[in-house]
Amino acid sequence: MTERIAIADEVRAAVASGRPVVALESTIFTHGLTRPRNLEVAFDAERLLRDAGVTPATIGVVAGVPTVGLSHDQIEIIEAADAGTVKTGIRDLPVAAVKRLHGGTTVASTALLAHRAGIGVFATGGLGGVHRGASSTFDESADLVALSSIPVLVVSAGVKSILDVPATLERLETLGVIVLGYRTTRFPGFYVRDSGCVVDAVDSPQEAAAVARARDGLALRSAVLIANPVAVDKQVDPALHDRVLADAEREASDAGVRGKGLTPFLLDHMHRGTGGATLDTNVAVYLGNVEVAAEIATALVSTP
Ligand code: PSU
Ligand code: MN
Repeated sequence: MTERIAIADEVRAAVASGRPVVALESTIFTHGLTRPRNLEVAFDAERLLRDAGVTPATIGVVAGVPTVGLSHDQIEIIEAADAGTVKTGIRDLPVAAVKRLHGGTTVASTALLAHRAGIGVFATGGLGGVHRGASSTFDESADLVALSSIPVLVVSAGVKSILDVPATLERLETLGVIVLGYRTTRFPGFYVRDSGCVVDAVDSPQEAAAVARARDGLALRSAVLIANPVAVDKQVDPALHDRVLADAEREASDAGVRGKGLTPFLLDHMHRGTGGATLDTNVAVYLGNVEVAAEIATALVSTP
C-alpha cells in the first residue's frame, strides 16, 4: 500500500533541489493559541520563512489526509471554529484517516510527517514533556518518545513552563534526544528565559547544523532539540506566571481535565488569566524560534 501523505508541489520541489525548508506544526494554531490571533500567527510564521528565503511546510491533517505544506485555504479550513478539528498526535493519524477528520498535528506527528517528506528542520513554540504530578498521573507528552526515534532538528523555547522541567530534561536524556541551548547554557522555560536548568550550548546556526550532520553521520535516529529562549523584553513576569499557573492547575484538577486536553486547557487558562500577556509571549516565543529555524535550515543545505 502506498503511503497516504500529501506533499505540496512547492515543498517537494524545494526538498528535491536541496533548498532550505522548515516544517511548522498546526496544533499551535488549532488548539494552542486563541482566536483570531492564531490564524495571523500561522501566516506570519510562513511569511517570516519566505522572507528568509526558506520554503514553509505547515503540516496538518485535512479530511483525514496528513498534508505537508498546507495551502492558506487548508489552514483556514482546519482552523475554523466549527471544523471539529482534533489534536492529532502520531497514534491519532490512522483514526483521523478513517473518520476523515481535520487535525492539528502536534510536535510528535509533525516531526514524523516532516521526516517522511525529507524535511530536516522544524519550529514550534514549546515542546511537550512531563506534566507536574506525572509520578501519579503518568502524564508525559508523546513528543518525548517521538523525538527519540525521528531524526529531525526541532527549534523550541525549551519545554512549556507548565511542565515539570527538570523531570522532562531527565526523560530527554534517557531517550537520547540531543538537547542544546541556542547561544545559552540556561535551558529556557518557554514563557520565561531561564527554567533554572543548565544545558550545553551551540553558538551559531552553523554549529547547530553541524550537530545534526554529525548525528546523521553516526546513523543515530534521535532528534536534536535546539532550545531558544524568548527575547528578554518579551518574557512573562515570573511571579505573575507562577500565580496564574497555580490557578490553572487547580481549575484543571477540579474540572477533571486529563489526557490530551490538559495542555490546551492550561495554556488557555494562562492566556486568559494574564490578560493576554502570556499569549503575546507565546507568539514572540514561536516567531523567534521560526527565525532561528530558518537560519539553521539555510546552514544545513549550505556546504559545511
Ligand atoms: N507550542 C506552543 N503551543 C502549543 C504546542 C506547542 O507554543 O500548543 C503544542 C505542540 O503541538 C505540542 C503539544 O506537541 O502542544 C503538546 O501537547 P501534549 O502535552 O498533550 O503532548
Ligand atoms: Mn499528555
